[in-house]
Amino acid sequence: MRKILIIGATGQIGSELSAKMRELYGRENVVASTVKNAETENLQVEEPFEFFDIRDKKRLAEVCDQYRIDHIINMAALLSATGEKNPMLAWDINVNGFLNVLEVAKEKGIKQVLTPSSIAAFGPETPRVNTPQETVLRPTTMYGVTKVTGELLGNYYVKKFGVDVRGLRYPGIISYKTLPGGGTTDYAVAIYYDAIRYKKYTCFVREDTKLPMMYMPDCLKATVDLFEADFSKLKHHADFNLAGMSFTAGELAAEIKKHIPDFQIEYKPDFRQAIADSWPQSIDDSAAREEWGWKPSYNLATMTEDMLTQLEKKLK
Ligand code: AKB
Repeated sequence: MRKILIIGATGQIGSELSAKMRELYGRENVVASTVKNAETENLQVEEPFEFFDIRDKKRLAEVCDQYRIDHIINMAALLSATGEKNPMLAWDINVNGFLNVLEVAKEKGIKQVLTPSSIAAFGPETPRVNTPQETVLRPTTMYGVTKVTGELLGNYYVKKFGVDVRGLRYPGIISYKTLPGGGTTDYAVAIYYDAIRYKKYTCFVREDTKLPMMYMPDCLKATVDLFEADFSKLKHHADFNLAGMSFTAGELAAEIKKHIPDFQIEYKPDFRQAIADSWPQSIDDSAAREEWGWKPSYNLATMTEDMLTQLEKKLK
């Protein structure tokens, strides 16, 4: 049985991915971990669980030894908006932290490392519609710079050291269990909460802002499918384009209005508008479809119906 370490296991994706992996591979075989800070220290965690900082290579190596880890999933990252406020910290966690994972994987013969990239790897010079797998990678955010660096490092460790590194360029992820924190696509989650709580939302990007997005069940499926994929069939490694759906902030509000007719939205773009404007509107994920059979299930209508149903229950 695989022994899996999930780093960043209390974040938006990490928390749901940990639960999914424990369901699939057995609770005792999935060690969840996060950094100890004001946000995480009082969290109720389910064992096996370890608190450590991804930048502490020694502790990371000890945890791998202690649990005989052979697969590492790295979900620790500072996202785009927070990264712009603290670029050095974003570099330290996203690049130096990830490099620790790669080095420990190389030194200990870890069988697989899975780590996310993002649509933030693209920049204003990238074709914005149906963005190809192979294209210009010149991001203008520190988060994007760290994601491109992570992709290059991942691919380098595959080629140079034979470490099996896999990665996905996640679009904005929409979910109802754990809130996202510090991303540009966070409006696409917050809008649902505010629609239910207050019947109105102030959106920090313009109405015509169109970005690639994905509902959490598809994100989990993509991650597990890539985790399970046959290495010999992969031509790409740390940088798979991944698409679910694309919509503007206005289209999202209109979809919510179908369920909550008196929902009101106003638009007050802030510094995150420039980040959103530097990213693609839609993604060509044919490499993921061909190499490991990726296919999303949700669209804007089915996601909105489920989000509102789930949040109605959660916020009651
Ligand atoms: C962000 O907005 O920073 C993230 C991402 C697209 O990687 N959700």
